[in-house]
Amino acid sequence: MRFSLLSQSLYGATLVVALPGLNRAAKDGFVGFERQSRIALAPLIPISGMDHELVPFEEAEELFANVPKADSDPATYNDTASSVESALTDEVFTAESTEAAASCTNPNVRYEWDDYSTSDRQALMSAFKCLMNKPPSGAFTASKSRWEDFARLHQMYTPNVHQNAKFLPWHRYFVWSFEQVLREECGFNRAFFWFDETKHAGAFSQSDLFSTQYLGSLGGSSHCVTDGAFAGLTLNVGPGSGNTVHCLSRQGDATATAQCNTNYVNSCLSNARYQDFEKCFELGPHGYGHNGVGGVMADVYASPGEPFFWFHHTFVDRAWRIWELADPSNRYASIDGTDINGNPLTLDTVIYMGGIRPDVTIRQIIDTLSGDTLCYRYNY
Ligand SMILES: [Cu+2]
Repeated sequence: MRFSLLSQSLYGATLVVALPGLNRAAKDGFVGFERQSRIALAPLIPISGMDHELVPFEEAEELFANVPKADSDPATYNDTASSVESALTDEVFTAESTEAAASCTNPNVRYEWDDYSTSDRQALMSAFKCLMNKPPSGAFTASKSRWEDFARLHQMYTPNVHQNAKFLPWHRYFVWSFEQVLREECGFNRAFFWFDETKHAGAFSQSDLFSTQYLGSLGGSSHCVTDGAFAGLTLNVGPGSGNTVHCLSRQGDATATAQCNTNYVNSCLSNARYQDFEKCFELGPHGYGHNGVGGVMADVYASPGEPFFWFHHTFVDRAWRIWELADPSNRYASIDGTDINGNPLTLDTVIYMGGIRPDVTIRQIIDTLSGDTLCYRYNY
């Protein structure tokens, strides 16, 4: 209830849609709003010209046909499941292991949405709302909430960390930094999460993630989100590299999310060199997941304003991890590809996080279980 109308108005959102619950409450005398509240949504601004560049699967197969391939079969790639029970688990998060420690004996497990308990799901929605209702740090132009600080940080670094090899390490550390802020500033104390897009390729809208209980529905026309936990959310960072008040919008496209399929993912995973895996995944399943949800999510610059961003980027990060695990002695020991200026990436290349978290080198985050900064894995 805290996030409903009152807190929405804090950051200028104005919701409404029919609010049956509200009317009922009003009748019972608990809420003093007008019976048929009509509060306008922030403007719907179509995202065009700033969406993700894409390479369809057939083209990717040609593009990467002659690059070195792995000996192992990507269909067998998985996170190491040895010590982790696969059942639903509440509160498996261990605070100890997020501390930068020299070892990582008790890693945090990121659970796939379908394996994530109802209580964890609800706690997560509340924690997201908490960040949306927290004031911005003040360090990020245009941001009107702590939540939007991340959209602004991402917007600032966009050219630096997209369409070059920095894409994966930067986003790994970005998601991790967001996780730490969610825990430290909003008391989130559950396991983290990811969304297996290969299970939902071509049918994202049918996952209960996109239901009124959670992120709201994923319709096919361009629309402001008016249901779910984030109905009426107003964004101030973006679209693109500018900043204009706009609503959280979506425009689901099943033909785009259809490209987030296992064949495409496995085809990327079969590339032996990091730079080929990275490029394939960024312009393939990653780009299609963004554009397939559409609206704010399609925006290369400001998409972290959309709550689904974090589900998508854990999916992307998990793909990198299972690619690494296929040949850990080599894939943790080196990196290749180049940054935006054409300089080769090395383990000493620095990943900047705009002061939200200390800058790190790729060496510190290349292995999510190293215990140097990171200590997490995925449930499969
Ligand atoms: Cu990004």
